[in-house]
Amino acid sequence: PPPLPILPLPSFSQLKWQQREVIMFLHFGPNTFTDSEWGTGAESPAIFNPTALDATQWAATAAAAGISLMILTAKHHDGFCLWPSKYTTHSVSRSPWKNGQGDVVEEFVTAATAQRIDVGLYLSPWDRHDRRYSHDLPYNEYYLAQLQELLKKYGNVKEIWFDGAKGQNAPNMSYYFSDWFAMVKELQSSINIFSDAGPDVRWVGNEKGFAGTSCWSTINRTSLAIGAEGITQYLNKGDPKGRDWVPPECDVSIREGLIPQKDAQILKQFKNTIDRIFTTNLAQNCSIKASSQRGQEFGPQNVIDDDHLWTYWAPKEDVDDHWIEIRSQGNERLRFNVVRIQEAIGLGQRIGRHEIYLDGKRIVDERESRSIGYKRLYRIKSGVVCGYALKVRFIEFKGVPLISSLGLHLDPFWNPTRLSSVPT
Ligand code: IPT
Repeated sequence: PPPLPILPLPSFSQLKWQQREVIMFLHFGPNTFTDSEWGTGAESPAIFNPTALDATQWAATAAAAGISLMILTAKHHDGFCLWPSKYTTHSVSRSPWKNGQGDVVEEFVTAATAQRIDVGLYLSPWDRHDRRYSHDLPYNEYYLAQLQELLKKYGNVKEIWFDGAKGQNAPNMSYYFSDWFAMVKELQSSINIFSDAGPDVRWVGNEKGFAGTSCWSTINRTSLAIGAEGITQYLNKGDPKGRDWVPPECDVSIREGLIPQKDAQILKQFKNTIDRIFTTNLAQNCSIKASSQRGQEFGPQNVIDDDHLWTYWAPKEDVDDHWIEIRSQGNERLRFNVVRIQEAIGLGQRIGRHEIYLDGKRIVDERESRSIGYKRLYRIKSGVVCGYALKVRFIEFKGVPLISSLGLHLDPFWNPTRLSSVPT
């Protein structure tokens, strides 16, 4: 029989989200015109008058970069709605853009859908414009009405962002998260909800793009409150003892508006770099050996097939020493600088400490190899290494290690002493 999963487990929608790997987030609105990150709420709708708005350019940029989901700020902290909400006049309906007849959310959804890109929305809980804000019940009702509007009107929405940012204008204002989330799930059954506390995706704890050196998709939601102080370290690392499956999402902001040529180009290069590194897996031509195998179906060959989720190597349960080895078939040494390891997370995240050896020599720092999860990429610090056999030994695990994919890759342009040597 197959091994039993260990709890907690990702939902089907969370697995789909995990496989996206790269998501585009568009922060567009009055801030674009005032060049600020947080508006005050006092901005006049008159300032929202884009002359070059082109949602097709956003979607084309995303498509060229292989991105499968784009998220748009339908309303940021300034309270201005990019769609003509029935519940406020502080929206595109009062702006000169398209004589008040425009709808950015609709243009965004149409453009994304035309490129087969899924959409996500951001609706800021903190609202510095609406007068209901600071009155719990009226504001929560207003917010619910807008959620309902957005999630009914624009088709499938695959991710929704609940930003924990909250200013001092109403410090005691409470949000009815459980009502909001229930509404969201009822209207969009395969959506993933992002917030500091999930339930489906959590913030990674910084806006610099860094996940913890150890990083667990598991965490205890009871230790998290949306917008709370002092939780960023916990969010960053997750919790090997966590009872909830809430993987982290990294967000990094650059600049706003129409996507500048320079950014579109770098994004394309980013995709090319990923393709260049990962299209060839040197392990593909190697012999794969493991400490034990659970039965026919669970052999080590599964780590080099195309399925990176549901076919995996499983060792026997009653053995303590678990390892897997990739060995060059001929006299040629393997030459690589990236090691990729993926757990079969459909059955839970299991692996803690592990060791990676090339011809018997450790090549990854002990402090940096304490979790794996969906996909762990080790860039070898010393640069390109050569050898005949790579062995991964599993030292700590919550249940027998299940490996869905292993890769040895070469990034020909990466040189540890000259990080700037990326070609154009
Ligand atoms: C920060 C929020 O506090 C947090 O809840 C999350 O939504 C995050 O943004 C997303 O980047 S506020 C930011 C200025 C650090």
